[in-house]
Amino acid sequence: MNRLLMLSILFLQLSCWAQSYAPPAGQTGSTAIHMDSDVFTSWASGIEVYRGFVFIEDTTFQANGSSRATFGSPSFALGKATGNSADVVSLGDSGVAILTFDNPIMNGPGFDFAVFENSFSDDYLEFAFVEVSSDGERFVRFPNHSEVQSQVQIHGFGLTDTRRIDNLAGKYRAGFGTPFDLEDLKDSTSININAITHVKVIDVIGSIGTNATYDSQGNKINEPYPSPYESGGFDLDGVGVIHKELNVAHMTTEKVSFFPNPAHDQLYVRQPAGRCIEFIIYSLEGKKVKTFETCQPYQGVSFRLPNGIYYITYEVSGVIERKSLIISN
Ligand SMILES: [Ca+2]
Ligand SMILES: [Ca+2]
Ligand SMILES: [Ca+2]
Repeated sequence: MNRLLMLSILFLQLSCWAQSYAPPAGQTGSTAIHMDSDVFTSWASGIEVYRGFVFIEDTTFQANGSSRATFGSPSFALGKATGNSADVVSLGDSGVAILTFDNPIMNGPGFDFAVFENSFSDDYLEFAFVEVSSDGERFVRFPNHSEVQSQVQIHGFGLTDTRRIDNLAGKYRAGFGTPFDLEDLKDSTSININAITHVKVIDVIGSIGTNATYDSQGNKINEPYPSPYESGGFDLDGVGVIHKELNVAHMTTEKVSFFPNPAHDQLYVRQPAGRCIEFIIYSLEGKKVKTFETCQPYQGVSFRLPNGIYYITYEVSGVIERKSLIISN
């Protein structure tokens, strides 16, 4: 075999093995966010569910006396995700959940919300498309991609390498959310990415046959199918909001907050809209070590400080406030 041929075969094999996307929760480079993370500021507070069939190829097929998924109650997807496999609503084949929130979701720095499923492992994965809307009428789908082969059906309890999946909910095991960044949809004209009122979660059927569902690039998405049970389809545990719109009219106290704390080399500041605030960081000894100004409702600030406890001070409406800030590198 000549060298060129060998190289081409190697290249072909490498492309078949492509694993382009974030790995399972806990591994370096994973985007999974644990349900207890303090990045979450609120959770879905309203829901409508349209259950899908337990077996879309035979719509007379019944599980637990119904041709549609019945497991769980829609309200099980409200409030904080629990990671408990029984605290979910099962959508069935191509079933849909539409969630609403007390405050609209906005496009802050990085990820803006996350969807939780109840998988018991890193590689038994059921997926869902995610769409958002600013009026409950016009929805836009997050661009998504599956690199999973679509020649051989992944059956019942077959496994999937999550590194082959991008921007579909369900990438991670129970207790870990798949995050979405509204920045991905910044060119969409039918929604306002700073005022998202509805999140729609739509079960990926998973069949590579006549009922196939497709990713944004036209590939069939191959995932465990069929799952003709009352608990078939995507199992929605919760939707956590990271960046929510600050409704200035509702702000009785003009709150300023920081996260994360302890911080490493980046601090995000939330503050009332429409003003600039100067922040001063002092060491415990009272030495000024850093000043910065923020003018956005959510803004990230990068800096390097030695490990330790600091004070951060700022003035809002004539009142000087002081908070402690821990740096842990
Ligand atoms: Ca964002
Ligand atoms: Ca499915
Ligand atoms: Ca739940």
